[in-house]
Amino acid sequence: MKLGGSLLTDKNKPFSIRKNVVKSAVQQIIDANEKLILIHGGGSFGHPLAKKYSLSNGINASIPNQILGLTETHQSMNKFNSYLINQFLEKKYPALSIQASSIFIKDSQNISTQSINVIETALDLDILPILYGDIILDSKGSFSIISGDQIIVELCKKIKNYNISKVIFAIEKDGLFIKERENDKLNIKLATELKFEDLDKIEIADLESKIDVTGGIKGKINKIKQICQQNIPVQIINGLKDEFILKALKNQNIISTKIK
Ligand code: IP8
Repeated sequence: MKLGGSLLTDKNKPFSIRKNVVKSAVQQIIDANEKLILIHGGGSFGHPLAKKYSLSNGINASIPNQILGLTETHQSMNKFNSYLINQFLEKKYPALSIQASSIFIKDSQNISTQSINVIETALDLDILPILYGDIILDSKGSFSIISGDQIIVELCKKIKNYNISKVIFAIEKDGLFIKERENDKLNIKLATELKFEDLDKIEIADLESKIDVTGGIKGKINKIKQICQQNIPVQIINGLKDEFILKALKNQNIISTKIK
């Protein structure tokens, strides 16, 4: 499950956690008590800093203090992640922070990891591994940002000891809204069931205008396609609605977008 950064933080206000939303999400995940990998986005802890230092575009000597900014961005995400981990530990639920920047490395285009085993072993031990959008180093002497969505794609490709039954994205809306033209009228409606091949044909109504260094809704659609290509269904749910996180984890019926 990915908890979106815009859900957990106020993306327009730096370093702001929506504490009630986090508290409720954590409680629902504990109540569900499923074998799960949790990922969270950057929100106001990641995107403003990553933008300030132009981290997604790699090393650039003309940006003052860029390398320091890289490490500061990681540390900011680490702080946000610690807050979340503590919420679980306070409720005596074993959650373990795993840093994408320590287990993944890039080689220009390709992302590799030697350490997927750490995640699988945590799952064997009934530990909830929590990863988050992070910086990623590039062995060609550069770096960029690895989004929570990209981490999910990598995990879907690389986890072998477990069958991933689905990927849930908890966001601030009921799912994917699409534009439909009827004669001259434009309707915007929630897509409840989609096939991943449809994703190329539909016109997404992007209702967001927040800072996003990792590709916004277009980037997300691209990642969803890559997840579905591994035969793993995707569900997009509204993480603000009453018990929707719990219900999605328990496969109960809720209003959402399901993509296979
Ligand atoms: O919110 C981005 O992760 P995302 C992480 O999942 C940073 O796109 C550091 C901006």
